[in-house]
Amino acid sequence: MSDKHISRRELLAAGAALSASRLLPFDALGQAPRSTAAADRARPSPRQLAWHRSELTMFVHFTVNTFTGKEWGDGTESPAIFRPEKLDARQWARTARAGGFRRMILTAKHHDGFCLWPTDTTDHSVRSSPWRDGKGDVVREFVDACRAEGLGAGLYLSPWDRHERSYGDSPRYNDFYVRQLTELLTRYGPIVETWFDGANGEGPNGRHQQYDWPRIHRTVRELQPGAVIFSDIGPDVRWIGNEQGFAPDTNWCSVDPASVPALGVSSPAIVRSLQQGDPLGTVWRPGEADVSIRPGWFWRHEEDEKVRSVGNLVGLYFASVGHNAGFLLNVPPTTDGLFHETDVARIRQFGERIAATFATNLAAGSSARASTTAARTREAGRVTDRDPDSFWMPARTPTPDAPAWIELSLGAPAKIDCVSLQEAIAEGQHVAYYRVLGRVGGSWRTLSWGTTIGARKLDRVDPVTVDAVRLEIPSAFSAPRIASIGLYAPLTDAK
Ligand code: FUL
Repeated sequence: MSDKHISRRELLAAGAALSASRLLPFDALGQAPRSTAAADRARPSPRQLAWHRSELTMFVHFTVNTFTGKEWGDGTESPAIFRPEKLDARQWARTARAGGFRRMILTAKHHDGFCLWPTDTTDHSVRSSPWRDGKGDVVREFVDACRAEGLGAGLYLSPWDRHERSYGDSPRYNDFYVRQLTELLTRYGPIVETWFDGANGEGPNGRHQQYDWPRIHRTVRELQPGAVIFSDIGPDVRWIGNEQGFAPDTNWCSVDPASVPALGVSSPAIVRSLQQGDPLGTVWRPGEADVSIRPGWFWRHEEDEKVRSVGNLVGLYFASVGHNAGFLLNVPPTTDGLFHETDVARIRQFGERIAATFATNLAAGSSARASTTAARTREAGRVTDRDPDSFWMPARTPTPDAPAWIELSLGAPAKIDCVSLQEAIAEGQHVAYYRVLGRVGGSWRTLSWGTTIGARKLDRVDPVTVDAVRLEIPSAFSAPRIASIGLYAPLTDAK
């Protein structure tokens, strides 16, 4: 989204610098990070916590572009071209559910300005289209389908509007935009996420618009207090700094609001702050990694052979959800108004693969012991009790000289190739560096190591047979709270 503000070359340079500089857990003198009082650390709001627990959200890009083959419509498209004769939002929602997605977000309006609901703010909407004789409402069918399939419904309302004449005439367009937002947030029941992209180009009169973000955010808070607000820079969910669907290894949910200014994404330094977050950041703003299942955001026949493979999607899951971010995967409906059969099959197989991978936690039933325990309610066994809010907590903030550790004895040797770690993020994010060791034939071997954990860290390891596993934490910003440790068998070995 931000390639409108900074060039792709700059973005790539920022990405390269990032991978070269991986935020180190110790400073040049080998000191652990400054520990901070647990009470001072940023924590999620209930709406953010619910967002974290959803993990997977499906994006649905659909508008006149679907019929013109463009990525960005210019606002001159005739509503007459919008004719999705077989539109069935239930098919979208069923697909999402089968893939393990818990939320869906629809482009109620993209940059071309065409509204998928019968708005009272403009004629440029489904009401002027031949679809369902001008009586249709895609947003209504979408939210109804989400509810029928038990999914949360979210909406994307592009601030950039290349059709609306008041765009660029700032106060007038802000009124228009807030009226549109109000319709969407009052007519369709509970909305779980509002998605504001960062594009801010010229309108039909050649002028740029100053968006009134405080008013826009206030409108969401007043009308849908349970909805998280996504934009490049938050305030509830931040962009992860790329549109390739992955988060970096080091990913803090907290950010420093000063390094991510309200003005949006304007430099590689800001992109970098979005990618990694900031361990000492005062506000909780987790990252969301968006990407399309096809090369484009909108459906095109020419891309029917270019749908991501199941292996690629699973890799993105590990690199987004498994790197402490949300995964927002776009699946664009065709001109019929249905997901293409190839996309449907990929999503189903993706869901099956993820479900099979995590079906059996080989750590369940293990016996646990730890370096220290802060209290009886924080004992080691909490990491396998399946309650995301209960956790093991050592008595002190660990240091490289006195790491905190927790050890799980499996009872019998088991072959694993995946380790899942989770912090109890309702209490904030604390771990800055960890190591996972496995006992192989009586001796300990490092299986994986990393920096942040957060909501979830997934490490693939070379297949290995272990009879005990130890998580060692030499560096954290205060005493860590470990909610869960999961150990999983290679799929071919799973039952
Ligand atoms: C960007 C838009 O310009 C793209 O078309 C797409 O909607 C993407 C998710 O966000 O800002």
